[in-house]
Order: sequence, then structure tokens, then C-alpha cells
Amino acid sequence: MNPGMPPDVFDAFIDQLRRFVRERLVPAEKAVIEGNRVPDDILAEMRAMGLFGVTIPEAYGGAGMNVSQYIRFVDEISWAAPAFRSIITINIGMTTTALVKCGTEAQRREWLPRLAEGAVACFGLTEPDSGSDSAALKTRAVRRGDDYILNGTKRYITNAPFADLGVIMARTSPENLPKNAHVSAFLVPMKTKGVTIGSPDKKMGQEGSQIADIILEDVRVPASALLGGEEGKGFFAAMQSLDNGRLSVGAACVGYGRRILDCGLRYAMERKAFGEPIANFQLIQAMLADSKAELYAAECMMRDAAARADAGERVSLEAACFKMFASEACGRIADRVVQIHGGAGYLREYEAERFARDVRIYRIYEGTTQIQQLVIAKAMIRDFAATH
Ligand code: COS
Repeated sequence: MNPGMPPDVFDAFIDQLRRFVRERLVPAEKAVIEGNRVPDDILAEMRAMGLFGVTIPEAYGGAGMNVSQYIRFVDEISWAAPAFRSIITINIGMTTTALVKCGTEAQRREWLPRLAEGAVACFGLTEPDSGSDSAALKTRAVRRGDDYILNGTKRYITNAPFADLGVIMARTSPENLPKNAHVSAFLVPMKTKGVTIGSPDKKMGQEGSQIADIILEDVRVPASALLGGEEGKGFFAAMQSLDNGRLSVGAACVGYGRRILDCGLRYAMERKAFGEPIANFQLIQAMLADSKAELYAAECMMRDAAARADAGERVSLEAACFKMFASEACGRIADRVVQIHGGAGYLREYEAERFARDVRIYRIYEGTTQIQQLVIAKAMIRDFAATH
């Protein structure tokens, strides 16, 4: 069991974070949308609060949160626009998981303190021709003496335009190998010669969170950049990191879902029709109640999955169930809140339409709902076979 931060210190941190989210981040949302980036002064405050290092072990300069605490953190920060979460969680979630679980001690010592201080990481798995089928990646890493030479293109990579470090998955064998052992992971400083970042893609929502291609042309990295110092461990590292990433997306859906429902409830209490607040009408109440029940279910899944991860269990199935349920529920909640707003729900002037655009990606990234179904069913079948 990972005890994480002392509970009283953690509670005080969450109180401080909640104030910061409401007093600084929510008022900055307009600037984030207009500038399509998190403003530098806010980023500096986030770094000064240590937000870039919350999960990094204390020995490497972080706050040492366990999974349950990390997930509560994501839930809290996700009351504000998604860009604030996504600039941090690739660092403290997927990249830290990859380094802690799969890195060598030298790699942990090299990167974790930098990440804790606010260096930005990106996670390069997806490619133009491999998304859900992540093991079909084409990016090649070829050993040349003491170095590896990387060539390929990564697509839709969150934070690529700002990143200092890329965790890049590449094949070290031209043939596919059992258990996807042809995939290796490399720690690539983004300033390395041969790394180019494409222009940020224009998206449906989540302004301020930038995604772009990473083009790798004869990028030479030392063999010490191979994660874990061993070829063939990249798929395992990616899947472990994705288990963590799925918990984080689920928690983002819970946190943002709460904000969205709060907005819907407030509108229903203020807006009058037929001479009274529309919150008095049972058909509106049904939408509010269904949303509340779904959020509560997602919160319970979140707590359970995170506690199991802290107890040392493999949580691929629980993380997939939670991510799938929470993202689908969040989509339904955002849609109902547009409906509760009526015509106003379709206008840019109100927040409801932005919420509906922002949450659409939650059902897609870190594994689509359909991929979560595959992960869940595969685990069910394996467990059945093992016990019957
Ligand atoms: N934890 C630890 N090891 C894992 C793992 C996990 N969560 N998932 C897979 N592995 C290892 C196991 O060793 C596994 O072999 P066994 O199941 O026999 O033990 C091996 O990797 C191969 O796994 P699998 O057979 O499940 O690989 P597939 O090629 O069939 O791919 C899917 C599985 C489709 C589930 C995977 O490619 C995936 O998650 N795709 C979606 C990618 C994604 O989410 N992209 C979003 C953006 S990335 S930031």
C-alpha cells in the first residue's frame, strides 16, 4: 500500500487548490480560449505551487502523492477548463508512471527532478496509421553503435508544442513480435536535432490544450535514452501508463461533469418559464437527477479503482470500466445541460455549448470507448479461463 502524502497535508493542499481553481483558473478561462494556451503567469503560479510534481516521489523532488490522491487532484483541477489539467497530467501521470515503473535509476534521476520543477512532457504513441492499434506503429529506432537513430511521425500528441521531453514509442524490430515486444520506448529531449513539431491542430474544443505532430528525422539519441535500458519493454510501459492515463481522464470527467451539472442546475433555478423556475418542472428534474446519479456512480468507481491501484492490484479492467463509464456519462450530462438551456444552450455566449464540445474527446482519447470494451472483455475472458 502506497501511503502517499500525509492525509492532513493532502487535505490542506486540496483546500488551497480549490481556492486557486475558483479564484485564478476559472477567471482565466476566457484568456485561455482566446490565446489558445495557458497564460504564462498562470503557468508560473502552477509551477510555484508544485503542481507539476505532485506524484513524483519525494526523493526526486516531488510531493509523492499516491494514485488516490493524484486522482482527487485531477478531479479538483478539472472544475476549470480542461487545458489546465492537460498541461500537467502528461507529466505527473503517464510520464511519471513510465519512469517510475519502467525507467532505470539513472533515467529517474535525470528526468524526475526536472519534471517536478515544471518541465513539460509529451507521450508519443499514436501515429498517422496507428491509433487504436498502437502496436502497429511504424516509427523505427535502429541501433548504431552506442546510439539509436529514430525516424517516423507521431500524431495528435498533446503538449508537443510546449514539451521539453518526449516519451517516444518506436519499433526496434521490423517484424511484429509476440506480446508486442517489437515496441521500445525512448526518452527524447525535444530539442534534439531532427525533431520537428507540426503546427498545432485546430480542434472541436479544449482550447488551450495543444496537440501537434512530432516528426522525427534521423534523430540520434544515446542508448541510455532507451527506457529501462532494454528493448521490447515499450508496449508494457505504454499500457501501464495508459492504465494511469485512463484513471486521469475518468477523474477529469468527474470534475468537469460536476462543473457542467452545477451550471445546468444554476440555469434551471434562475430561468423562468410558465411563471416559475424551470427547475420546478419534473422533466427538467429528471435530467438533473439522472446526471447526479451518473456522477455519483462515476465517483464511486473512481475511488474504488484508485484504491485498488494503491493496494498494488493491476487495474486495467477497472480503469477501462471507469474511463468508459465516466466519459460516456460526462457526454450525456453535457448534452442534457445544453438541453436545459434551451436555445441559449446553442449560443457561444453561454458555457453549455463549450462544455459539450470540450467533453467529446473524453470518449476518444486514452483509448476510445470501443477499445475500453475490448480491454474489459479480454480481462473477463482471461479471468474466467483462469478460474474454471
Ligand atoms: N499492463 C501491463 N501489461 C500489459 C497491459 C497492461 N495494461 N496491457 C497489455 N500488456 C502486455 C501484456 O504482456 C500483454 O500480453 P498478455 O495479455 O498475454 O499478458 C501484451 O502487453 C500484449 O497485450 P495485448 O495482447 O492486449 O495487445 P494488443 O496488440 O492486442 O493491443 C489494445 C491491445 C488494443 C488494448 C492496445 O493496443 C490499446 O490499448 N490501444 C489503444 C491505444 C490508446 O489508448 N491510444 C490512445 C492514445 S495514447 S496517449
